Amino acid sequence: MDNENNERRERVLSLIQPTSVPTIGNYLGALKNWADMSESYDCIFGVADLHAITVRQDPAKLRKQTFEMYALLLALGLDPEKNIIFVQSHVPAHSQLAWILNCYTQFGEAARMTQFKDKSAKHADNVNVGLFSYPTLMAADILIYQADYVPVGADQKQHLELTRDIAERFNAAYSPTFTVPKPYIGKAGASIKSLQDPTKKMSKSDANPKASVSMLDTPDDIRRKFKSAVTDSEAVVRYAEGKDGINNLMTIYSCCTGKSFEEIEREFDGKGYGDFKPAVAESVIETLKPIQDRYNELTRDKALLEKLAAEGAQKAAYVAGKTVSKVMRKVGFRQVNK
Ligand code: ATP
Ligand code: LTN
Repeated sequence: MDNENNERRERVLSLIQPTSVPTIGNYLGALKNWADMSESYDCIFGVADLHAITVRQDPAKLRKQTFEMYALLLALGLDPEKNIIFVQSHVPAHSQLAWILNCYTQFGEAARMTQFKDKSAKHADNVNVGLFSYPTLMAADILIYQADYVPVGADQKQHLELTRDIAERFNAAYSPTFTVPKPYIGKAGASIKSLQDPTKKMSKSDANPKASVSMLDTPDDIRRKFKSAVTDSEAVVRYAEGKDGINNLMTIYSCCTGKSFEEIEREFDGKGYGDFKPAVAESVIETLKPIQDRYNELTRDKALLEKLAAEGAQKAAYVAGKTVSKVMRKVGFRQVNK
């Protein structure tokens, strides 16, 4: 992973849960930044299947979705030769470090996480301990690779702050062990909202299919979903407080076309939502098309994807193993006497 001069390039790491096909929220908030960063950084990207089981999953579906998510990461244009692309459960060291970090995280800190509160309310029949310790596993994912930057959507900021606190605490208790990671939260698409309730974030596990646009939706689906997107009665395309639906559509359009909000307001001056909504849909269709084409090609070669995932796991395990050995030594575990 080091370059020819043996200088370490800054390292970027992020994971995504294989809970469903990712939405344009996941894409604009996180995955797009992964693809943009993959050229200039040393990158490690993964499919967070361990995190996915904090909510009940159908095993066959989880297996399928993990495979599809892996293919989709490659379809973004991430190069498995230059970067490490792997499946989290293939690298057992994540779970090992997560246990240790649990013992360096206070109950009160984990209880403050808003995602825990939201997900416990949503899945009141299954508030499991894994859901509670979700952020320490996420901290392990990050710290085990000594990541400098973590590109995520705004909803993950609190988890990253906790990760930084855990890293600093451990480093202070022993000696510098972990790189303290910085969040990389792109401004524009950091929080894409639901098309049906623009006060809520777009989520891939939303039960209402009209609320989100998946990265693999057909052009017709995309047109239909934007047509039924919730807006307001003002019928003016402008970014303003209280216009959550239009603000969200403007954000999506801006991310897909590169146009600023002022340019968009000028473009649709004197026009209504009947012109604006189809334009947003077309910009999304065009953005997703090359990814969908590559995805369809990649999923035809199952053996290749399996081989790449195995290689990714091997490379990831090598880097992760070095950190875990160091941590185990520092906390006072005896080594196996061979
Ligand atoms: P789930 O609904 O299963 O909880 P999710 O849609 O929230 O899933 P994750 O796998 O938890 O997706 O997140 C993957 C990445 O996408 C994370 O970096 C997260 O911050 C980002 N992300 C998720 N939702 C949005 C959104 N609405 N806008 C911007 N970024 C998002
Ligand atoms: N919790 C994240 C997914 C995730 C992650 C990570 C993101 C798991 N491990 C490590 C960044 C770094 C989410 O997006 N909901």
